Amino acid sequence: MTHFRTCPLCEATCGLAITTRGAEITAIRGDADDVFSHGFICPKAYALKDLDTDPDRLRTPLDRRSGRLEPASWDDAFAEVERGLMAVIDTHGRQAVGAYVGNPNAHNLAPMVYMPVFLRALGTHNVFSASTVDQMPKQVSAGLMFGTVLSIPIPDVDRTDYLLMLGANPLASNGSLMTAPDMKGRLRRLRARGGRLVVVDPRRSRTAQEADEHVFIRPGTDAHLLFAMVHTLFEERRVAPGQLAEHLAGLEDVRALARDFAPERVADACGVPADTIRRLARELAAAPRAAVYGRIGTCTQEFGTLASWLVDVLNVLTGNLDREGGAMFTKAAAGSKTAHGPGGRGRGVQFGRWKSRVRELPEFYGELPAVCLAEEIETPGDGRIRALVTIAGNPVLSTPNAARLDRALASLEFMVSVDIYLNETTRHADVVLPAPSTLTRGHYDLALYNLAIRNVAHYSPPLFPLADGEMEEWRILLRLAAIAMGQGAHADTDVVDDFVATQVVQREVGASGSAIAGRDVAEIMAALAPRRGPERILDLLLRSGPYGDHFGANPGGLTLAVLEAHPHGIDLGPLVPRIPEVLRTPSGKIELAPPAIVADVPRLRDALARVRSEMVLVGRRHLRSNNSWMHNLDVLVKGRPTCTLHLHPVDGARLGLADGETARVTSRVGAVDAPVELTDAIMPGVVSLPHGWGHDQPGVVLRVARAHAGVNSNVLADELALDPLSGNAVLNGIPVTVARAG
Ligand SMILES: Nc1nc2c(c(=O)[nH]1)N[C@H]1C(S)=C(S)[C@@H](COP(=O)(O)OP(=O)(O)OC[C@H]3O[C@@H](n4cnc5c(=O)[nH]c(N)nc54)[C@H](O)[C@@H]3O)O[C@H]1N2
Ligand SMILES: Nc1nc2c(c(=O)[nH]1)N[C@H]1C(S)=C(S)[C@@H](COP(=O)(O)OP(=O)(O)OC[C@H]3O[C@@H](n4cnc5c(=O)[nH]c(N)nc54)[C@H](O)[C@@H]3O)O[C@H]1N2
Ligand code: SF4
Ligand SMILES: [Mo]
Repeated sequence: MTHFRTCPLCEATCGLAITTRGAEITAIRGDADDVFSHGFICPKAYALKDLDTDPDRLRTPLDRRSGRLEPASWDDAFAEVERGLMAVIDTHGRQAVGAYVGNPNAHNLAPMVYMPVFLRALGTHNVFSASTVDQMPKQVSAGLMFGTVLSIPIPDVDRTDYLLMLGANPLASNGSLMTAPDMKGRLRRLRARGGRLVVVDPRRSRTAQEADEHVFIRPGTDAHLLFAMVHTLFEERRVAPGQLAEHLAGLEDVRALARDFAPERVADACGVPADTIRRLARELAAAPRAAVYGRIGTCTQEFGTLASWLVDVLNVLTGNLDREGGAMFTKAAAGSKTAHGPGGRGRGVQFGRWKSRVRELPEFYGELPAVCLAEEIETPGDGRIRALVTIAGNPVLSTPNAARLDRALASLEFMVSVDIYLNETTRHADVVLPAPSTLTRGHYDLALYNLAIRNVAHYSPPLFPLADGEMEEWRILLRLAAIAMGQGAHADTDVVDDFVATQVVQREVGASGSAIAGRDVAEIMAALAPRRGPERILDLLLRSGPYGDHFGANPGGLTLAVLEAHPHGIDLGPLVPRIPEVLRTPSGKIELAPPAIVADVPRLRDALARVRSEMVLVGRRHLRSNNSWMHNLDVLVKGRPTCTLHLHPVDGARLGLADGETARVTSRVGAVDAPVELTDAIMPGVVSLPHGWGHDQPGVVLRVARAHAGVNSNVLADELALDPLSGNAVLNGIPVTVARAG
C-alpha cells in the first residue's frame, strides 16, 4: 500500500510516497504528484523508516526511582508529574515553573494547536523556546515593520531575476523562513532563465558553490554591509519604492541613518571591498525583479534584528517588496494572522510586557530569551525557576553556555520532558513522557505554510495506528494542561478537548472581521463533529480561513475533508501582492524606521571602531543532520565524520595545525577539542563547527549517536552575548582562540 505524506523533518514540506506491507515500511520515495515538491526529497526522508523503528526511541513513560529513570505506567507518570509540579507551584508559585519548547513543535500539528493551551494553564512568564536561538530577530523586525509575528516577506524564488542571499545555505538546510522544496532545482532554474544568485557567507557553502558570485563576509557584519548598500542607493539616487511609496513611513529617517555607513567606512570591518558593496547595490537596483533574503547567519548574531530589518529595507527601497519576483507575503489557508479580520492596519506588536528576573531581559511574543534560562534556575530569590517542562527541545545542545545549563538542569527540584529520546537534556528529567512515532499522527504544516513561496495546503492522515501503550502527543499535552490547571492527573482528555474546541469556536465567531463572525457556536461545533483533537481545530481554521467554505457561506471552499480527498496537496497559486491589506501596524503603513530599531543603530556605528577578535567561530549545517536529534540513525551518520573544525590553511600553518589533528577551541565560557579539517572554503580568521553534537554524556541512551559523539559547539557560545533588540543568542561570530590540543 502507498501512503502520501508530507515529510515532517524540515521546512521544505516535501511530499513522500511511503509504501508499506503491514506494519513495515518497504519504500520511501518522493511523491512525483505532490503539487509543491514534484518528487523532490533529501536523504533525511529515507531515515523516517529508521526513526520509526529506532530501538532507542522511547515507547514507555519513564520516572525516576532511587535516582534512576525506570519504565512506568502513564497513570503513574502523570501522577508523578502532578506531585512534582504542584509541589513547586504550591510552595513557590507559578513563576517557579519554566518551560522550554523546541523546534520539532513547529513541524507538528498537535503542539501548534495545544501548546498555547498548556502554556496558558501553566501561567508562568518563564517560557523559553528555540526561537531565541533562531529566527526571533526576523520576527521582531517584521513585526515592527509590518505588524504581526509572522509578517515575514518571502523571496519569490520562482519568479525573481536576482537573489541576494546572506547567511543561509539552503542546499544543506533545504531552506528556512522560505518553505520551498527543492531549492537546488529552483536556484538552478533561476540561473537558467538568466537570473543571478549572489551568496554572502563567511564560508563557501554548497549554496555559494552553486551561485554566480560568492562574497566572503566577516561574521556579524551583515548589517554594516546592508546599510552601506542602503547608503549607496540614496547617494546614487537609486531609491525607487514605486507603488509602495504611499504606504511608507520613515523613509527620510532611513536616509539620515544610512549617512554614517558609506561603503568605504564599513569595508574593512566586513572584509568586503567598497567597490563590491556599491556594485551589489547597483545590481539590486537595476534587476527587473530582485529579492534580498537572510537567514541563520544574519539572525543568530550580534546585530540580528538590524540585519533582518535592513534586508527588508532594501526590498522596499528597490521596489521589490510585495511585487512578483520580489519579496512577498504568503496567504496561508489556515492560521494566518494577516488573513484574518479587517486588513490594512492593526494592533501591531509590543515587546517587554514583562522582563526576566535576573538580567531584566524583555519578553518577545510571550517568551523570554533562552540565553537567560540557566541563570533563572541558578540565581536564588523569589521567582527562581525550580521546575522545568521541556517539550521537543534539547537546550543542552542548542543554547549558549551549554555546560552551565547542563549543571543548572541537574539542580532543579523537578523536571518533566515530552520527548522521543533520552538525550543530553531529557537525562535530567524526573519524568519522561514519550511522544509516539511521527507516522502515527496527522500532519499539516500550520506554521510553515505561512512562510511558503506558494500558497499551498496539504494534509496527511496518520500512516500507522498507535502502538500498544503509546499516547497521542495532543493528549499528553492536554493531560499536562489539566494538571497545571489543578484538575489532577486523571483528567479525561476528551472533555478537556471539547472545552478547548468550544472556546476556540467562541473566539472565532466573536471576532469582528472573521469569515464566520456572529455564527452560532453549536452549529459550528456540530459541523466539525465527529472530529476531535488537532484535526477538529484544523478543520475550523481551514473552513474559516481565506479559502475556506465558511461553513456553507462559501460553497466549494476548503475544508479538511477536501484536503483529505487531495492526497498530493492543493496548490492555491503563486504569491500575490497584498499591500496594504496584509499590514497590521497601528499606522497602516510599512514602518521603515521603527523607534526601537533606530535606537539600536548607534551600537552598530560604534562597532566599526572596535578592536576585532583575531579568530571567530561560526556554525554550519550538514544535509544529513537535523539539529541535535537525528544522529542516532545509522543511515545518516555513517561515513566521514562531519563534526569537524573547519580551518583555513593559512591559519592552520600559523597555528601549527595540520589536517586531522585535534584543535582546542576556547571562548570566554568554555573549551572543546575537535578534529581539524583544513579548507579554503572558509575565510581566514574564521573557524566553523556544526551544532547539535556531543552525545557522550553519561545517561544518554543513543547508542548510534554515542559512537559518533562529536563535540557540543554550544559549550563555546556565550550566554551574555545577545542581540538586544530580540534577545536572540549570538551563535555566529563568537570570539575564540584556537590552538593545538593537549
Ligand atoms: N551553535 C548553534 N546553535 C544552534 C543553532 C546554530 O545554528 N548554531 N541553531 C539553532 C536553531 S535554528 C534551532 S531551531 C535550535 C534547535 O533547538 P532545540 O529545538 O532545542 O533542539 P533540537 O535539536 O531540534 O531538539 C529537538 C528535541 O525534540 C525531540 N523530538 C523530536 N521529534 C519529536 C516529537 O515528535 N515529539 C517530541 N515531543 N519530541 C521530539 C528530540 O529528541 C530532541 O530532544 O538549535 C539552535 N542552536
Ligand atoms: N540538513 C539540515 N537541515 C536543516 C537543519 C539542520 O540542522 N540540518 N536545521 C533546520 C533549522 S532549525 C533551521 S533554522 C534552518 C536554517 O537554515 P539556514 O539558515 O540555511 O542554515 P545554515 O545551513 O546553518 O546556514 C547558515 C549560513 O550562515 C553562515 N554564516 C555564519 N555567520 C554568518 C554571518 O555573520 N553572516 C553571514 N552572511 N553568514 C554567516 C554560515 O556559514 C552558514 O553557511 O535549517 C533547517 N534545516
Ligand atoms: S528536504 Fe526536508 S522536508 Fe524534504 S525530504 Fe528532506 S527533510 Fe524532508
Ligand atoms: Mo531553527
